[in-house]
Amino acid sequence: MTADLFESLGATGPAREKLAEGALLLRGFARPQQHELIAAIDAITAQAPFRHLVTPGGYRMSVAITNCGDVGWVSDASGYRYDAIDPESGKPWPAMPPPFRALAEQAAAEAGFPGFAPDACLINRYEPGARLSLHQDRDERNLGAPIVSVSLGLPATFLFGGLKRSDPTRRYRLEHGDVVVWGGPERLAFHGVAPLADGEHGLLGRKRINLTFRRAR
Ligand code: MD6
Ligand code: FE
Repeated sequence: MTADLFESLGATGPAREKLAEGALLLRGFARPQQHELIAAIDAITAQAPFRHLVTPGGYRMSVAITNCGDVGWVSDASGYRYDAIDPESGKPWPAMPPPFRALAEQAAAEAGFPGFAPDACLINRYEPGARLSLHQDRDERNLGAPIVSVSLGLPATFLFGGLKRSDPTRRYRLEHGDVVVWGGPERLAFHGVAPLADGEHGLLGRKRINLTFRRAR
């Protein structure tokens, strides 16, 4: 109990950290649900396995992805979009598990966005060396809703920039159980993830999993 309490405060900073006007880091917020979340991820990926997408520019992404919810984020030669059907299986994406939805809603409310009702959850898997180059999340129809991002497994360095690609970036270490809620003025800020350092996580082994909850439609 005491150990958990100290762990939730984190070795790297205070329990809450404001990254920008509309972006709040809640350290350890998802830890109490870690086992439930990992079991749900296993169930989802049994139906909709992780895959490496190809960008419209023809590059294979180093991050492997899958989705759950009413719609999933997909990428192919025609561009990026949300689609109700998993193109690999031809079937709808697995439903969003109730504990996922509850966590996203609670984290958003905690950060000042009550009533968040995500309809999409993108699940990213990073293995050592995998990275996500600077991008904006702008394929959602509803840019008024926040994004809730949950980090599990190995720690990562999150890069957070400005509204222009060329703006300087700051770096934040995201650890197992950390949640970032992101909305408002910085909703279209450029961001990315530095190449994942190798390591071994007690529950997830040599990987990091990130869940990002969105209101896409
Ligand atoms: C990741 N996250 O942490 C990638 N996007 O693996 C994102 O790209 C992201 O964490 C928008 C808002 C929060 C995020
Ligand atoms: Fe993103």
